[in-house]
Amino acid sequence: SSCCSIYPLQKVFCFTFFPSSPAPLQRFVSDVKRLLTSVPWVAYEHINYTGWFLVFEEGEHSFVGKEMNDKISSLRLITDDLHNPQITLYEHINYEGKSMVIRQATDLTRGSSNDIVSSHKVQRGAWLLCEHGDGSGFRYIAREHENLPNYKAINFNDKLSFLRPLRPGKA
Ligand SMILES: [Ca+2]
Repeated sequence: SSCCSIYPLQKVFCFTFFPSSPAPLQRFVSDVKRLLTSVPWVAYEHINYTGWFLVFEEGEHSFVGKEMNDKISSLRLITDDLHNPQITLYEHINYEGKSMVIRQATDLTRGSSNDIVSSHKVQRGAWLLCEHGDGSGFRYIAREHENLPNYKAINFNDKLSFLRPLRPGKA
């Protein structure tokens, strides 16, 4: 087995890869490919995981699209346990008001909870939160065990319309 870390560098994919034994280039490439397709990873427009981002999950092998071509500055692997995801959403800040326990992709525009969420607690998994029902607009990734008491901190108060768990890979 090997370990691998990825450093965010301006407009450069930089992999530092430490194989347990000298590996031929072909195996190195296949190890990196397997790593990048066995867990979701997120490509960000700016360094330090900020700006616009794209989520790549298992099966989405086509590299970055035109949208992000030459714009990626940092990469983050999502290594959280993504099985049996669960997030609790709250109507008000500090986990108050009406609460909803969500375990699957949910379009809030179909119910009475659209554009009201102000805080959350992630019990399990990693969640993609979206401003609009079709997944567009502002987006935010909530990580496992993350408690976010006030959406105003990310300028997202009363805007959540769609969310879904990131899908685990098969590895
Ligand atoms: Ca609210």
